[in-house]
Amino acid sequence: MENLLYIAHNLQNHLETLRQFTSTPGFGVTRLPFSKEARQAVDYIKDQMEQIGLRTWIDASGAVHGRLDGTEPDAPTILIGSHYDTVKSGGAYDGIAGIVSAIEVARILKENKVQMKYPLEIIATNDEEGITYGVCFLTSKALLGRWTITELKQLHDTAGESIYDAILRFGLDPNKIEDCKIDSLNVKCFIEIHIEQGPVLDSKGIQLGLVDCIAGLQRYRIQMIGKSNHAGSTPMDMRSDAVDASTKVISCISEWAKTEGGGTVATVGFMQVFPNALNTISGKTEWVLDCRSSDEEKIQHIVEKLTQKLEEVKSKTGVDYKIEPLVHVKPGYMNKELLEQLEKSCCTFGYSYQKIMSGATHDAHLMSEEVDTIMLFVPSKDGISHSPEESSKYEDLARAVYVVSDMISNLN
Ligand code: HGY
Ligand code: MN
Ligand code: MN
Repeated sequence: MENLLYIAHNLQNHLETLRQFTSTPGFGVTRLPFSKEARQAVDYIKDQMEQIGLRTWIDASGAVHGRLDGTEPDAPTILIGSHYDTVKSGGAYDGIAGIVSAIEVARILKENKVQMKYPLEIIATNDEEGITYGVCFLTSKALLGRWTITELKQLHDTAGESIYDAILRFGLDPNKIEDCKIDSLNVKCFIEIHIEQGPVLDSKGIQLGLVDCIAGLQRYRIQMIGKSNHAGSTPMDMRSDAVDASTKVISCISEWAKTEGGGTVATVGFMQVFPNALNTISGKTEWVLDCRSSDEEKIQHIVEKLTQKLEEVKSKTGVDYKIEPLVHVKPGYMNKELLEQLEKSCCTFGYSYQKIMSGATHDAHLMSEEVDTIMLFVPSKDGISHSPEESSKYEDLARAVYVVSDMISNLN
């Protein structure tokens, strides 16, 4: 196998090129689905795949596929990938590091002339984050055949463009979204290399994290409907202030999560105020509750408390509410046999590793509902992610490339 530094150097070149494809230069990486920056990343990824001899195509979800045929064309496919979209002012590693690592895995297998029985297919997925349209896993949902054309037309960004129209604008055909569906029975496994996005590995000096469980995730969009009015001339007992009512509810959420414990987390990261004028009492707010736990019941408790609190605030303030479920993914469990294989490969190279739960969700989370799936983490410096300060070591990513290449070679 090539020496580690050769792979680390390739990864550095990829990531230093890709991090430039951002709409917020100087303020982290922002690469939203179907944006100019997404187009630059798609073109780069496709070109790199073709340079190592993969057959490439782009599917209707905007995902880039690169395929290396095996010796048995009908053998089930090994899928490996992650996402090329980012959050706003995010880091240069979340998602994209898994794609370039997959490209380096394919390079190693090719350059070492590993005769692969199983075809290997890299998938650079689109809109895993879900911050533009409110629904995450755009590509992985398409791979599992879970989109309808109607839904693509109904979901839109804050400027009013639907996913359907964005796909058209990107030069793809949204009417072919159902063609993205994979035959889950003909998939050997789905593998995702990803940064930990948490403090565990870095704080303990451990090189690799073998994910055994991904926390369940539920997201709800809440609208609170009051009455816009003049901030100065409206007496306090005649107000129906949507922001005031929202704060009465949102300020309880952290305590609810702490009370549930067991790693349960909850936050409101997105909030819009209407009309959002400094001298006007707000008539409406729209915010999203993001709640996660490896124990679904704990999330349910929080959702029940939310509904009770909204009712209580409505009776006191007259501010009404609407709750709309956006995302509901149960806790995802990784494939035990593949984890054992991965563990063996870590031992082959003498890399330190530990089993780890993922608090963040990933394409692997949804894929694990239908195919044997594993995830391999590399440490995040100081556990920081979704931030311009996000960083990981290229050598750690190279170790993940080695381990996955070795595991895949042994799957033969
Ligand atoms: O939200 C998440 O956990 C991931 O970053 N999409
Ligand atoms: Mn992310
Ligand atoms: Mn990610």
